[in-house]
Amino acid sequence: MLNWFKTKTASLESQQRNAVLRVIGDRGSGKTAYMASLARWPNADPTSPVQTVIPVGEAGEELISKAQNILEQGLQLEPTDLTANTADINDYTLRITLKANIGSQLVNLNISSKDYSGEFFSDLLYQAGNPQLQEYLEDCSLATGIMFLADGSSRGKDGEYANGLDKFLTLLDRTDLELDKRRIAFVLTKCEQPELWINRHRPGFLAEARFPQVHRKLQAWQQIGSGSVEYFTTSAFGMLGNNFPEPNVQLLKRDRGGVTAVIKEPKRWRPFGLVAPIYWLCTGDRHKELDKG
Ligand SMILES: Nc1nc2c(ncn2[C@@H]2O[C@H](COP(=O)(O)OP(=O)(O)OP(=O)(O)O)[C@@H](O)[C@H]2O)c(=O)[nH]1
Ligand SMILES: [Mg+2]
Repeated sequence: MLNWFKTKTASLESQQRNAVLRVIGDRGSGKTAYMASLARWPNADPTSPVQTVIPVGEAGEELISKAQNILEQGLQLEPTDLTANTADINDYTLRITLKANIGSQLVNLNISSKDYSGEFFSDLLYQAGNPQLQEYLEDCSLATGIMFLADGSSRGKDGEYANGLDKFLTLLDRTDLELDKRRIAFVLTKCEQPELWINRHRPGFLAEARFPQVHRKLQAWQQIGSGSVEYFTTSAFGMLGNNFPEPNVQLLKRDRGGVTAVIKEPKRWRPFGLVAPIYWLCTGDRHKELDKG
């Protein structure tokens, strides 16, 4: 009986994947929109491998209300405040459940994730001695997975991002995690933009073509055995229509830093590519179906 119980619990536990993530990236790279869209999970595609996304606790609820009261009203999110200390930054917890298929059980991805202000990223470049920044870095170095978001249309910032990343990785590598390896997902956001959309199924190619210096840094970091890197494409806003899809986006501005935009038709809002990087960060495996969007 006891043996049966042990096996049963083990097999249930094996379907629970937990990860502590940190989402980093420049101002306006789409970090908050990514998290809020994930929590809201609007107009779910019935054929998606994702069954549900459930926010846990107060911070999670707050994400949903951001999605409903801001994004879904066709409005823009506020830039995230640079809060005084890491303890004050919202720690969002989400439970993502993937459907059970023939031969596979239900999988729960439990993630907790902090959404930093993009200011953090420029401080890395220009204020390395800042104590608050040190605190952020220590916090990031405890995470199992780092999600590094970049607006796919901000290719002009490749050099800046590569320099920031260089500093980030050096500081990260100072902390030995009791993990085999750290994982970094480099996620290109806003990939409903036509020039990105056409190559959305070739994330590695897009990352290298648009951010060659960042790509080189990440590959080198992986090669020296510090951890593993994978590339992803996503859009928090998504497309409209199936046969001749167009971005579900009303562009407000486009410059070297990327695009500023709101959702064009909130009733038909369906993001893509949000869960694929999380699945990889949690398991170390790419999920073919999730990769399709
Ligand atoms: N086209 C498009 N625009 C997006 C997408 N996600 C976010 N945006 C827009 O990009 C801008 C910045 O989005 P945020 O989510 O606030 O960016 P952030 O990384 O949290 O920025 P900070 O909090 O300032 O660090 C806003 O104008 C968003 O509406 C997307 O998937 N597609
Ligand atoms: Mg933000």
